[in-house]
Amino acid sequence: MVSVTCPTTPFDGQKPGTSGLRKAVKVFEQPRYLENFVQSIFDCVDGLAGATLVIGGDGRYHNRTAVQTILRMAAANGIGRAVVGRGGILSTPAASCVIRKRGAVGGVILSASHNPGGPDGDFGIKFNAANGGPAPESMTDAFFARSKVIAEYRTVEAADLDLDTLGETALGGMAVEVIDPVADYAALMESLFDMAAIRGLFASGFRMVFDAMHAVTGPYATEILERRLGAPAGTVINGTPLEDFGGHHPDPNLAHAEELVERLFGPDAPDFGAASDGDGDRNMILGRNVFVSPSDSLAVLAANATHVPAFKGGLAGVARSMPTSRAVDRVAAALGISCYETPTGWKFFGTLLDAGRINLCGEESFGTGADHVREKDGLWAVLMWLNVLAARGLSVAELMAEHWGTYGRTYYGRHDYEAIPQEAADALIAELRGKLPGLAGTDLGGRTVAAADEFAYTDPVDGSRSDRQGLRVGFEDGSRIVYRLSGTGTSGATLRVYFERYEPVGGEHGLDAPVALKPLADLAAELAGIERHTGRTKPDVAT
Ligand code: VG1
Ligand code: CO
Repeated sequence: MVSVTCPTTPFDGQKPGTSGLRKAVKVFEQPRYLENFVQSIFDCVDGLAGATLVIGGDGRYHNRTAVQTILRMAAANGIGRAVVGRGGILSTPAASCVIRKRGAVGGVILSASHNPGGPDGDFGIKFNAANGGPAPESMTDAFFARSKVIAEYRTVEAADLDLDTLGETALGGMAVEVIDPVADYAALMESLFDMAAIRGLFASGFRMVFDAMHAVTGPYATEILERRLGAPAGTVINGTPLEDFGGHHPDPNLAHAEELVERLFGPDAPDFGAASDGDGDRNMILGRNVFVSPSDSLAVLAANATHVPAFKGGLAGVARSMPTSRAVDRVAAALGISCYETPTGWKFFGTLLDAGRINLCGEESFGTGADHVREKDGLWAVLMWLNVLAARGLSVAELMAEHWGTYGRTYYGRHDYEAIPQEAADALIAELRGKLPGLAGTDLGGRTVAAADEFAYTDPVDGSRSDRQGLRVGFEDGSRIVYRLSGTGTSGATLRVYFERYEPVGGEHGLDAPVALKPLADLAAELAGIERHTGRTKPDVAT
């Protein structure tokens, strides 16, 4: 097999964001664009020679082409063995699982997650390290630096491989092993949960709908929920992965998972509803007529963790991203365990998980996970909920009422303003940053500001520092507003505004979240001058 070195010149802007490099498919389809970034990764990762590399993606448009390109480049770069999911498919948590199980040097995951797919949608690529987790900033900074000076990439001249048949073939000196994308992951799930209890729950007539949103979790959910746990056929809806996710946003939230929300809030609603995103790492949890905010979900799972076999010895500690509500902090305080506050993005949980300081963590953006892999894990969160419901014998609504009755309720919401001009977003943030030092002690809309600052993080394990991770304004009554710019969008800038309001035990727990949060939302828009800077009078997405 002929190995070739191809000359290339750098592309601008190959800077990984919150979770890898995400761009429009059209950008990735440019000749050499993917090759440049992949070679930049290979040039920076130590220990590739002879090692195992995991490759897979969420199956969106361009996934198959990209996998073939990466395989040829991996062979030319001296990788010993490539482990690929059949059809080029691996959910993000399954990829993390396989990297760990196979002792791989890392993995290349192809996904733009919750971003729409198809020829006019988005594509993405990220590298996960040997611990199974997203490359830390020190690595992604190195990839970016390399991409700016890259002059050549290596590949082999070979035809496309058959990725649809399980088994092993050779590509030059590299072994290529096509694996069942579900098997390792399903086995891991069985080792963590009380499968018999969940099976019993379904056998008792408990009804569930899982919306795979035509994305990668369809085959995983069908195997685990319907085949192994005995949920009736049809429990999984939209279970066939499509390259364009059926034209929808594969984003499991109240705005985008409409069909599921209608079922759970409609007549004869099932007991439990859940959904996951494009690459299977996000989750949304619903009960009959109840939506569980992701921040609350994390808190409830922390409070009930010991009912699940994997955590029967108790939790070591928990963590949440900064904009995630402080509901879990209250549980951690009651349990007497540490609670860490990290910047947005799963990569920041890695060191804490590796060091054993935490074993449960989450983000407000429908991400929940634990120490079984190093990614957030949508289906894991669903199984964790099912295990807790089975063990406790309560409905979702009863469990939430109990939780709020014990810890108080934290109302939570987020407004996204998408595709605003980058300059307008930067000006808004710069102006607000300037205002923060003068805010403490002042009265805003009847609330007194307790503290206002820009979040910076020093990793307690490796000491690495991350500045400018969001602006936050906290009030004396326990409410809070947070502002930050998205690091996953692909057109212009996306402004995210997060609100929370705390109602203590005995307070008003029965309001609809948007109603409870309206005054804070209005205040947030005014304080940042959102309309003045962007011309927008309302958000594109409210979750
Ligand atoms: C968003 C979320 C963040 C999440 C990230 C990746 O990032 O806010 O919490 O970790 O997406 O999720 P941003 O920078 O756009 O706010 V996934 O499921 O898209 O990999
Ligand atoms: Co995702």
